Amino acid sequence: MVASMILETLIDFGARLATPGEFSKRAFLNGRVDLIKAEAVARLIEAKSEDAVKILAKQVAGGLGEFINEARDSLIEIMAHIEVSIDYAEDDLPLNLLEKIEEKLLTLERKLENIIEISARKKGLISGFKAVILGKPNVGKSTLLNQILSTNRAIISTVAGTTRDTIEEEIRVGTHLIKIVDTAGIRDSSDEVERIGIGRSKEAAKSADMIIALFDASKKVDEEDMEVLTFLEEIKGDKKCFYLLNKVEKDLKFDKTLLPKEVIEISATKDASPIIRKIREYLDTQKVDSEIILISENQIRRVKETTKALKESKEFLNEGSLELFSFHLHEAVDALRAITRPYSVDEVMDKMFSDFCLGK
Ligand SMILES: Nc1nc2c(ncn2[C@@H]2O[C@H](COP(=O)(O)OP(=O)(O)OP(=O)(O)O)[C@@H](O)[C@H]2O)c(=O)[nH]1
Ligand SMILES: [Mg+2]
Repeated sequence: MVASMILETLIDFGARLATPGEFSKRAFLNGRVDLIKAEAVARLIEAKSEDAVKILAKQVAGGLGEFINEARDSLIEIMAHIEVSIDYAEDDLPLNLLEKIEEKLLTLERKLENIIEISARKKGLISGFKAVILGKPNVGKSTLLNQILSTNRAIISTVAGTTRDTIEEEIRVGTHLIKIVDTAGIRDSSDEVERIGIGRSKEAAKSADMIIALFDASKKVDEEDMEVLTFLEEIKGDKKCFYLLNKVEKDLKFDKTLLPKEVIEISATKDASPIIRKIREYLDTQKVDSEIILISENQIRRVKETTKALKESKEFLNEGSLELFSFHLHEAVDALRAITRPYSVDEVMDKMFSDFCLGK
């Protein structure tokens, strides 16, 4: 109450409230922080897990900024060499200069590609890993979701084909954030709406970081289970797959040999802790081992633009067309610059800083 009375009095005397992101925007405009730090602060405020806080705090500390600036400096140095060389006759070029430049560019390109790959793998540490519950109808997917969330979020029934749409919820597991998705049971259906739902289930599974594949222990394996297993093989790639046998308090009829040895047995109506524990153990191993990670779409896009420009530039270097080589290097430098201090800031800034909480 006292605080708001003081505030009102100040406003009466002509003060105004800060607009969203105003302090960070000013810090950026005054050159106190670069865009990387400003973006990290924006995200830090909204971080939903300890993992996210750790990564973003590192980002504020500046590892990525240093790396980008060093990369830019080394490209500018190469450009300077080339500008001088353009005036020389080809025979007068310092020995091995072009080979050395090519080697430098290749090293940088590899580093950038490596950062993109690590960032894609670790994305879930900030925004939450996506875990999709998959299985044929009636195996207990929605029951498991509700048990994990400890709520009655999804409708459960003995009717096969109860869940029609995907249901997504966020939960924290240890220090991690996960987005857990319940899906429509996979089967051949003639029902139009159910078919759309099954399509969505498959799309969700394809974009998942983790898959929780559920099978009913109390039923014999049938074609629908086999369809789920085949689909999993198709899309698995480097996703983490947990195989679960549900309803294990009933007599076992399912042929366990079809599933991997490390199958997790549960009774979703009673207890989801075995799978929660496994997810936690798995995510605990997904630590941030790199100081440098890209945290926004903008950063990823710019780094990709940089590697593309570097690749293109090398072709011209090999041909000896130094002007064109230099042109592409300029593009690479501009793309890197856009990560820390873009030339045209208005568009980026308005979008970014308005996402902030008031003031900050
Ligand atoms: N005995 C027993 N029954 C269970 C268990 N888990 C789920 N069920 C029952 O199995 C039936 C189907 O459960 P749901 O959670 O609706 O199954 P679902 O996989 O979501 O089904 P769809 O949405 O149709 O794909 C319900 O009657 C649940 O009560 C369990 O661990 N033990
Ligand atoms: Mg369901």
